[in-house]
Amino acid sequence: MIDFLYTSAWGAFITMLLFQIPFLIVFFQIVNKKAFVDSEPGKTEPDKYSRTRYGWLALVIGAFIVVNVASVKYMPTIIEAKASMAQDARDVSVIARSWAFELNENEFKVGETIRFLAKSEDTVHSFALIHPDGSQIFTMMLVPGAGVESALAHTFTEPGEYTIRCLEFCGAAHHVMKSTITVL
Ligand SMILES: [Cu+2]
Repeated sequence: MIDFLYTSAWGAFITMLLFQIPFLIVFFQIVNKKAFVDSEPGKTEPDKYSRTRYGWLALVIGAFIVVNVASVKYMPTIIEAKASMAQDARDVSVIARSWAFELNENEFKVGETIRFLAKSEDTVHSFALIHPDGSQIFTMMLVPGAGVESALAHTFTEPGEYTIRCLEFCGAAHHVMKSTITVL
């Protein structure tokens, strides 16, 4: 059960819902009380409107669920998390320390799925992979002493020079903490 919550997209979605449900219950209770118990100052007859209200409510909840369920698999983090469990991924180890990255490999081929296993040796850093066009592909936080490496995988579909940057402020030379990856 715990594995399911941690490792699958649906687990993440269910966890999010569990955190939201208490707030939703309180919210709807307040709405309900406002509408049906305390009808001041409009003095409208609540019965007349209840059908429309519940109809709307059902529509909104329905739309919320449909949109969330339909979009969950397109979330970048979910896509990367799935890729990081891919069987055919090649593992590359990354050590982050103030203020440099040490990769055991930094030349890959187009089409390769690389699983980056990264850890920090001193303070909190991050490992951000940046596309040659400047857009960020992902970032993951590296906490020293975490015990396990942070892992994310990416399938390189375009050749070029990719940049790795630290996106967690980690001291005086944080801005120069970067490295490059070449994809052929
Ligand atoms: Cu930094």
